[in-house]
Amino acid sequence: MEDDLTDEATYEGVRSAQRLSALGGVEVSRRKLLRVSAGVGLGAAMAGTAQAVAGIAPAAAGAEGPIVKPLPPELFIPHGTNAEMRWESMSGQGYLTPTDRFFVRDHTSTPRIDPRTWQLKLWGSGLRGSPPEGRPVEFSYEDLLGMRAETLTAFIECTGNGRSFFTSQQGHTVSGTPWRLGAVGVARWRGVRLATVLERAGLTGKAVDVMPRGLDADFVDKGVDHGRVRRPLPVAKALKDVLLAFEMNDRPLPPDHGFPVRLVVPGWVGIASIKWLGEIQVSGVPLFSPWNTEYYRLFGPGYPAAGSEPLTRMVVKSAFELPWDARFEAGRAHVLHGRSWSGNGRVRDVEVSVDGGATWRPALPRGPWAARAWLPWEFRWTPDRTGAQVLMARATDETGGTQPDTVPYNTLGYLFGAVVRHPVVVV
Ligand SMILES: Nc1nc2c(c(=O)[nH]1)N[C@H]1C(S)=C(S)[C@@H](COP(=O)(O)O)O[C@H]1N2
Ligand SMILES: [Mo]
Repeated sequence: MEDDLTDEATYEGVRSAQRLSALGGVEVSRRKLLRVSAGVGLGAAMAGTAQAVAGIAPAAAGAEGPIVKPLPPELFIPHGTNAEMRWESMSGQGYLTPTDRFFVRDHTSTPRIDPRTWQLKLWGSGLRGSPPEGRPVEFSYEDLLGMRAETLTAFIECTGNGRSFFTSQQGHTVSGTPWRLGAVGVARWRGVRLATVLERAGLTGKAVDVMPRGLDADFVDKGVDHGRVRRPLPVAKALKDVLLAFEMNDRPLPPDHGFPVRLVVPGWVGIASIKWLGEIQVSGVPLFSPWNTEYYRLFGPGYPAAGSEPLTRMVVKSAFELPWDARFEAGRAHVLHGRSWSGNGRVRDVEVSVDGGATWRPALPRGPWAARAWLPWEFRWTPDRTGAQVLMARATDETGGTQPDTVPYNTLGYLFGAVVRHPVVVV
């Protein structure tokens, strides 16, 4: 069978195989990393890097994939250059997604960046300085570590999270990575507010858009080189609650999650949270990139030919902390656990149905009602008949947004917010 390179998942699989054979073996000198010690921040960051590197068995070094961290099958479902968290791996965990199981979404592959030479460059017509592009302003890693830091607990979720259910529940053919619900995670991010850095760089009242750009390789899709991963962000959102993060769950960012510095754009489509940040264009006129024109809009019947407006907030969703086809004993009381989240704010209510959606009963909240993260909940269930069954969870957020039974089709399979039918087996 011919590879369908117009399918994102197939394409990425093929590319990753090509890259692997081209690379042959990537040598990462751990000793060299450990020798470095330039100040507390840098030292800690390098230790984090060395630890991640140490997690790769020497035998696997020649076959090193696009993702650096280990991807044990009990924690992840691999999808080409991406890896999805298995929801059952959140069972018994605390509020945050541990970094070892946080999903990874790489357009190409995780780059290795030296924080000693890394710089963040800001430039453009929205900064003070000579028109039209303004003088570039540069920040080193140490500059950022020395600025006032803040902590933010927020989810990052891929826009296509749940995409496979367009096909399995609605019979639609969509292109892209066929995620279930594991392309989401909540972490505690620490860093400097983007607003602070923009102000230091000389932001003017003329600025309308900022465009963060990653240092990973150019993204090539269907033979077209789109250049580095970058997506415009309205200056209003940039100033509101966006963080330039250098820590994830109290450790330096690991390579796969954007080391040394990434953006965290709370509540928005995951693509907004640019990893391996290298520069930010600050513009007095609206900006465009393939990531807000060709991708991350809704296309298809019912949408304009150029697509919907660029996507911003994620929709409300729910997941059970259970494997697919989880087994339960009939006649026994079980406690089901799950989590619900929304890009529009706090989750207000969660209901569960164990009879295919005929009746719904409230789930019990059991965690912080965080606005930019998720609500953990539980539900008691005593199954009374054996056989294959379906569990359903439906959340409502503080804006009144509720998970519908179905969602309208879009060709790229974004924003699947309908109730997911989770298959289980009662024995
Ligand atoms: N530079 C860069 N930033 C990126 C990406 C990328 O491939 N390159 N992927 C984006 C997408 S589509 C998502 S969903 C999130 C995933 O973040 P994670 O890999 O830390 O989970 O990063 C975003 N930032
Ligand atoms: Mo994504």
